[in-house]
Amino acid sequence: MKKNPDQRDWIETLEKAGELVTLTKPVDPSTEMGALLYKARDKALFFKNVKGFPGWKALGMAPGNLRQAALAFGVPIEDVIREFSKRGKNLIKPVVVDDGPVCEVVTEGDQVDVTKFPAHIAGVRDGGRYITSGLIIARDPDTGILNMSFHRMMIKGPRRLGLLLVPRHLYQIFRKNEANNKPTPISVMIGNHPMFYFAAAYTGAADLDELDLAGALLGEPVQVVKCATNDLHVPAFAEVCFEGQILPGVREEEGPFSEFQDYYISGTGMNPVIQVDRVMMRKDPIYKEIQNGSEVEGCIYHKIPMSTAMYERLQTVGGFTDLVNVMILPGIFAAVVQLKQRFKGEAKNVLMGALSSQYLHPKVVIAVDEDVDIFNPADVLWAINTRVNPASDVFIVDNTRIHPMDPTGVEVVKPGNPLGWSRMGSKMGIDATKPPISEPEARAEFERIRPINPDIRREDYL
Ligand SMILES: Cc1cc2nc3c(=O)[nH]c(=O)nc-3n(C[C@H](O)[C@H](O)[C@H](O)COP(=O)(O)O)c2cc1C
Ligand SMILES: [Mn+2]
Repeated sequence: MKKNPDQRDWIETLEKAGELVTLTKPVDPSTEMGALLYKARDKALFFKNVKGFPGWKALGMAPGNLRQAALAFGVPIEDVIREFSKRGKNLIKPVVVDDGPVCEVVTEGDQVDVTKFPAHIAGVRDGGRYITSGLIIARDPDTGILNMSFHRMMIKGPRRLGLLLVPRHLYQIFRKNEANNKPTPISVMIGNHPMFYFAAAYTGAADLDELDLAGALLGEPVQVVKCATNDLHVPAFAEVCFEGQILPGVREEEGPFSEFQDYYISGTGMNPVIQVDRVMMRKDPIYKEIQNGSEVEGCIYHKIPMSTAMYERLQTVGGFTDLVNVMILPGIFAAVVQLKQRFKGEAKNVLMGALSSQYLHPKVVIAVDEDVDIFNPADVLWAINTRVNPASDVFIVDNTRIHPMDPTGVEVVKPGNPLGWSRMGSKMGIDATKPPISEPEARAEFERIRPINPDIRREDYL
């Protein structure tokens, strides 16, 4: 069987496209790497020499921007969301294989030492070194269905990790097991093709196995190897995997952590704990660092799956909308939706849908037409400037549940509460569309200027 595309193939793709910078001098993951990653918004970074961690290399900010994300999908930026949605419709089940590069080096029990992973410190106030690129695979004890999701893990000791569980699928699985005083068996994957990361951050129904979605995005079944200490499996072409358990009835201080919105407000407090039982990795492992924050790698993994899930949902508002595109804006608490509005009022319905979707994050959503470049914030601001009548095109809904990491909200339920953690705030829709297709005369007033001969080339006149 042909191997799955993996992190090494992705490094090659980046290199060929001129998107990779290789750092050959020693870089300290605790004091130097975070800033190098945070500032590397133009290029992916390949660390050949990780100070204090002989034998390891590391990759970060890959993808660090939407251009590189589009490269991973092999389509132009404007088409990424539609492409994700199209591929995601054909889920492909993993196939079990006997062996894979991730099985090359195995440590078990007291030999295990995750402090040897070259995990970096992302920000000055972070509680320690964090595994930021771990995708946790777990099985729902009722349905038997697997789940794969992103979770930060704070390194506390050779076999001990702190964990943040925002109340979604893994949290539900963990709570079901904990109610019976049982540990939650988990397996964790670190370092693979970006499609694994995009799949893990997509919010679907609880019965979606995100490894099936990773297969769909790759266009082939993910090859997995069986784990030894639990009944889970992990991708055979990952760089590093480990097995362990989330302990029932145990909570310890965890955080703070540099989060996606560019703040340290991050659910710091008494959070669950993982015990690590077994580690598998390649003999020449390439670790994966993910810098979180606004407009860095962690944000790219949020933006694309969130935009896709929202795009799929908003197509059905009012039965049907002629939706063109969706993109989450910096900080993730805002989004722009692009549509061809047929009737007056349709854009506002879409805005209400976007403000109350499967995601708590968006509190400001802007609707624009097809003639606005949603990847250029200046163009979106132009649409707000020239197409919004504030008295009739802006609405605010107060006292709504917003994302718990949004500092503008009032914390009504603190982290550690069994129900989860919650903040209350408000939501705003901005209808920056021009009059709808059903009103051609009014719409014509908003025709954008265009020069004659738009394809003319300056080079031909030098
Ligand atoms: C870079 C990144 C880091 C994330 N870190 C966490 C985390 O620490 N805890 C958490 O609960 N969710 C985290 N998430 C969000 C979840 O992975 C995401 O919502 C996912 O859809 C949840 O999976 P589920 O739908 O199967 O519950 C993170 C997402 C990204 C993109
Ligand atoms: Mn899930």
